[in-house]
Amino acid sequence: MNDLGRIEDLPADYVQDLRNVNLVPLWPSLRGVLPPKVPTRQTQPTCWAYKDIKPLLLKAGELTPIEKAERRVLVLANPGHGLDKMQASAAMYLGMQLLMPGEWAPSHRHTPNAVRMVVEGEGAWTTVDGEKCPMSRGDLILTPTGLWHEHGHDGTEPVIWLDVLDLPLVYYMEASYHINGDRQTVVPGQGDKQYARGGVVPSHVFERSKKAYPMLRYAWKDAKAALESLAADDAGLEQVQVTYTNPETGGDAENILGFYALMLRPGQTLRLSARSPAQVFHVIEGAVQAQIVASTFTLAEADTCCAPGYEAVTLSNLNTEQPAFVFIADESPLHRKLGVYENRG
Ligand code: GTQ
Repeated sequence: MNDLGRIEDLPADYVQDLRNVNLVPLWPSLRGVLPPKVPTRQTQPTCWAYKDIKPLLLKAGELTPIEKAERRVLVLANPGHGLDKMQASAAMYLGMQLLMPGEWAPSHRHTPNAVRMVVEGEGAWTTVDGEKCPMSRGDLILTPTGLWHEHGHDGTEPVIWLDVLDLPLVYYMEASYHINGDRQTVVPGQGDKQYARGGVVPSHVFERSKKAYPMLRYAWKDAKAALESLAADDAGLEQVQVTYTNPETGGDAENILGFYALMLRPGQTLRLSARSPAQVFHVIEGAVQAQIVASTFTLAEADTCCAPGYEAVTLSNLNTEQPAFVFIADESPLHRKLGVYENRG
C-alpha cells in the first residue's frame, strides 16, 4: 500500500511549474525507488538452452562474416530487463560467441571486464596483454578492464564460448568505451604455468609480480582437479566450490563480477542461500535441475540460466552415479565493495 501522496493529488499546473524548471516531487515516487524490505528486481529467472543457441549461432556464421561483426555473438538477454537492453541481470551481460576456423576477431580493449568460458571446439586462442591463451572446453580466460585482447582459431571445427561481462553496469555508469588496436605481439610467459599450484607463487628475484592480473587462463583440468580433491578431502563438505582468484592477492579474479566452479556430488541437492547478488549458472559437465523462485529449469551440458538477487536457489544433480560441474558468475565483488552485500540465509 502506498500511503504517500500521488502525483494526481497535486494541481496539474503546479506539477508543470516544477517540470518547467527541471524539478519533480519525491513523495509520489519514494516507494518505487525505496520499496519495503526487498528491492524491485527486473531480473527474471531465465534459461537459455544450448540446443537452441548453437544452430542459430552457426547460422550467424553463414549470414555475417567476422569482418562485419568484429565479435560474432548472440546475446543471452533477460526479458525482465527488455531484450534490447542486452542484460542478464543488473550488472551482468552474457553472450555466446562463435569463431570459425581461420577467423580472427581483431585486437581491442575496453573499460568493461570480460571472461570467456569455453563451451565447444578446439584450436582457438585469445591473446590477452600479449599472452596467448589456448582455449579448451571448460577453460576460463580473463580479459580484464583495459587489457588488449583478440581471438583467433587454428583448428578445424567451429569454436563457441560464453562471454560474461559487467557491461550493463559500466554502461550505466557512462564509462563504457573501446579502442581498436593492431595485432598483438605474443610475449613469452603464461600465468597459468607460473601459478601452477596454489600456495606457491613466483618470487621474481624476490619481488612479487606487480601485474594487476597475473593469471589470465584458468584451465578446466586444474579447476576440476581442485574440486575433486576438495570433495575427496571431506566427504561431509556440502558446498564443493572453488573461487577463481588472483593468485597474488587472493582476492577475486576481477573487480566487479565473481567466478566460481561448483561440483555437485552424484544425486546431490544443494540449497544456495538468498544473497543480494544476482547469479548465473552454466553447466560444464552433467545434468542439473535449478529451482529459482517459481521456475524449475532442467539444464543439460552447456545450458545457462540466471537468478535474481535476494532469492535462494536449489541445484540438484540429476545423475546419481556421476558428479556434475557448474560454472557460476555473480555480482558479489560489486555488492561487497559497495557495502550492500547481504546473505539472508
Ligand atoms: O570478445 O571482446 O560478447 O568486446 C562483447 C563485447 C565479446 C569480445 C562480447 C566484446 C567481446
